[in-house]
Amino acid sequence: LPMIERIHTVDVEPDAEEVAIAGHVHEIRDLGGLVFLIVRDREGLIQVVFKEEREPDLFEAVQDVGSEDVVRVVGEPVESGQAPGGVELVPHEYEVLDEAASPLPLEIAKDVDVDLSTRLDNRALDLRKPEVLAVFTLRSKLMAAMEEWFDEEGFVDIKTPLISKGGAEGGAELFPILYYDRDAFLSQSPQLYKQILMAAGYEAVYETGTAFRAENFATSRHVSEIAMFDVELAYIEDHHDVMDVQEESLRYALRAVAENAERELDLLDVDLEVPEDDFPRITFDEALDLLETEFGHFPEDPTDLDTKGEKLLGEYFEEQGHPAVFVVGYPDEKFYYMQDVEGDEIASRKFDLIYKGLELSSGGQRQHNVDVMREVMAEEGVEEANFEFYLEALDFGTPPHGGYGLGIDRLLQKVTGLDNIKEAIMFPRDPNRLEP
Ligand code: ATP
Ligand code: AMO
Repeated sequence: LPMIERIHTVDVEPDAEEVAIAGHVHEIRDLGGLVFLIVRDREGLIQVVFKEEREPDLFEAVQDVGSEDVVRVVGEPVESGQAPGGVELVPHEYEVLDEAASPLPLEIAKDVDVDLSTRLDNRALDLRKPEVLAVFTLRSKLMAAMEEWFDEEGFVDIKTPLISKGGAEGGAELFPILYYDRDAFLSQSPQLYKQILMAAGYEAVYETGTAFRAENFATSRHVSEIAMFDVELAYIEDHHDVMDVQEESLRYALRAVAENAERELDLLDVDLEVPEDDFPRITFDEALDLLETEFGHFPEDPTDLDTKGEKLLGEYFEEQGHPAVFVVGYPDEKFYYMQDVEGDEIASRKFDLIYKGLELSSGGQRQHNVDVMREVMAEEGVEEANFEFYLEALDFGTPPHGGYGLGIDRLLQKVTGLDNIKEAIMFPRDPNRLEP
């Protein structure tokens, strides 16, 4: 493809005769007859040295340079102990491709402490910071590896609608929209569609998608627009087959990041531990016992783990070398699409994965008997009419199946060690933020 000629800063070899680089002006150091320009591209930084006596014309031109201008430099690389990366450029050509307005509302190069909301207000600039860019290049590598695992295992990559007539996860958290002259909603989950595809004989599917939740939260792990990784597979013996898939795919993706994202992990100061051992699978009752005996902690709602409980469990297992643990079998968990097997060794076939003390995914074996589903819906007060398309689809022969939904933003938050989920999203949405 015809493009402006340049190579990345990291690819500049000290013994090359002449190279072209381009990027943003990260830093300017003016020492009188000497100007150091640090140029930043996606892959790193390089120093360009302008000397008045050596290249008077270019030296004159660089006097007007400003922070974040976009420049292109052609020059000769020379080794230098003081330059970042150990090599600097002696310029032969210097060109400004675009000037940046000033002053900058946010410092890019200097490590000044700004609060998250200021950073997000100025996200376009914040995203330029090398350590922020590293979060998203790491995300790209992580999800490419995740999808690679599913592609190689023969899962079909699917796309389900984001506009829906009703919700999958219950009514209160839906964003209403106007769909021509009718009321509709933004999708909470691909749940119903991935199950319909099991009925349709697709056998194993995955989707890297988006889910919307109109929760009125103010936490560091909730957002309104969620990047969701959904999986569904048929002909399972039970929910353990689903957990196996999740465990192996997550291990594969984390291993790929540990191997292929060294630069990003370095920039983020993360020492990523790949969970090579089997993930512990404990029952919900065992989790409650553990919280009580080890920490004297009782979740307020005895049918769910609270935030503190998840955190304590996470710490407990992480200390034993297990960053990821499955909690299996939530009691009284009556949900129309979940299996609830009489006399099972566990109360329900639902599981959550806790990764580094945070709920990362929920899943389980599904109920594929439509009559049972109709009964549970009636008990729960779910409006069956909204689900007719789904119930009908499953009524024409559905293999036993199960799956899970994994919050990609939470995964990235935990892998990169960020305090807030919003830092793991380029342009996050919460109850107060609709811009940028
Ligand atoms: P999901 O709702 O998708 O299952 P989640 O992480 O929100 O994922 P929950 O079981 O709903 O899981 O909640 C886990 C913890 O998060 C709860 O213990 C609760 O304290 C907290 N939490 C959930 N929703 C909210 C909210 N809207 N505001 C504050 N805290 C919340
Ligand atoms: P659930 O509602 O538990 O399950 O969602 C799955 C995962 O999505 C993430 N998540 C969120 N992340 C950020 N902000 C939020 N507001 C938020 N809500 C959920 C979490 C959570 O574990 N249909 C089922 C999945 C299934 O059974 O296949 C579902 O949506 O990481």
